[in-house]
Amino acid sequence: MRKPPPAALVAVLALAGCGGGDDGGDGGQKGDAVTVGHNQPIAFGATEYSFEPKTVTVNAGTSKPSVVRFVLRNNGSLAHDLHVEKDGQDLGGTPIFAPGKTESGQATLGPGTYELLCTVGDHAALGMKGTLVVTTKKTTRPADPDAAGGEDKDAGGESEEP
Ligand SMILES: [Cu+2]
Repeated sequence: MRKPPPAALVAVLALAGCGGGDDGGDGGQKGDAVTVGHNQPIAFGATEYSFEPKTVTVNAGTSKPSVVRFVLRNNGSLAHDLHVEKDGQDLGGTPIFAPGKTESGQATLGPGTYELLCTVGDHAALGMKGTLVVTTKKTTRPADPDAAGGEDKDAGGESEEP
């Protein structure tokens, strides 16, 4: 029997590989909820039948409507899309596209709460929906006011090697 691949090692390498990025520390909030600054495209993944992340906050830094861009990668086995709606009104989105592809879209949004959904068939009812919140807050650098105790960010065992 073969040994399973050293998944732990791969994970460590992957983590090490993303150090030093300019996107700031995101406090470990991966998966369900992410926060982005203005001008920062939101990366979504689609599967049957959900989006990841499900909840996105855009700190637009202004009370005026601003362009929110997003990129959807279809990781599923059916065609999907991603649209932004408010009160049933479509505000923008990607085309419907095939599995394995990536499409982008955008919507011009003022501060508020919006619905994200896949418009294909009954996908939204099956779970392909989410929430987009646009705030007037400014995102400045890594310092995240919501992250409690930002002093121990290096405590995760990523020790420096000589
Ligand atoms: Cu769908």
